[in-house]
Amino acid sequence: MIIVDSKIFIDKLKAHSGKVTILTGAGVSTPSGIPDFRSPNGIYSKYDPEELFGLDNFLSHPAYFYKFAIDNIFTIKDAKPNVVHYMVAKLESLHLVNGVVTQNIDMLHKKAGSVNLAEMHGSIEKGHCLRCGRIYTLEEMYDRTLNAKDGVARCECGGVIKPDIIFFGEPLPESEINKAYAMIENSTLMVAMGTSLAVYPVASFPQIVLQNKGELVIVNMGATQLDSEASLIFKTPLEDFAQEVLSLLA
Ligand code: CNA
Repeated sequence: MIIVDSKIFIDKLKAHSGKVTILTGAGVSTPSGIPDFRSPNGIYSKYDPEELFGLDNFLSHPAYFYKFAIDNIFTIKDAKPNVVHYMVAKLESLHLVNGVVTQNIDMLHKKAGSVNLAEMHGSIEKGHCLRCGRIYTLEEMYDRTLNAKDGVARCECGGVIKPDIIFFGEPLPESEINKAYAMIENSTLMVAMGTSLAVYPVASFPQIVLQNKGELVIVNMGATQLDSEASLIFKTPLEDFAQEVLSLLA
């Protein structure tokens, strides 16, 4: 394992002259108060993933998901981007990176100003009625859940509203897949941040860059299955790392 300082990170970005894709996961948003899945205190330490995010479970008993969502997902409406999201947006505006592929559903990259952004697992920004297709905002889904007798957000027509996030068993959004591949195929470096690289197919994206003779840099507290493939690894809190990178760029 190679542990290095942030100056070497910036040199690495410059060496790849903007042909860089950043891949992010839940760890970039923990400094905004949103828990991740697989850290020791993450959501999976308390809940069963398949029960929460399995599509069949949602369709057969949506109240289970909505009970969780009230305290753990809809709270994202009040979350603010942190220094990591701002660093990612700044690197794009300086043309050091060409874009961001995220597994997060929390809208925080967009709020921080990232433009070329692929949201692989959808976004909590909106939802839609499974019966008539009517679209609802996050605030509307939240209000309808709070006001529902059975705790399930429902449409005017009575249909169940499903947030536009990807559940297990659903295909990834085609528009986001296309954006991600356009970035990745044009990249000689991938920087994976705040992701355990455990969820496929996104976890295979670094492999594409590596197979094209590119490089991988990892910034993550926990171990990932690709640590041994990385040219550089930063095992530091992302918020400290981002702060240092931003001050070096100033
Ligand atoms: P994960 O499997 O929970 O991994 C997160 C990784 O981030 C872990 O390896 C941690 O060690 C690391 N980490 C956490 N905080 C920090 C920090 N401050 N500094 C450095 N490293 C840190 O999450 P992944 O994103 O890899 O898994 C993909 C899932 C998580 C996707 O389906 C997401 O939709 C889902 N998710 C998203 C959010 C969100 O939108 N903010 C929150 C929770 C889960």
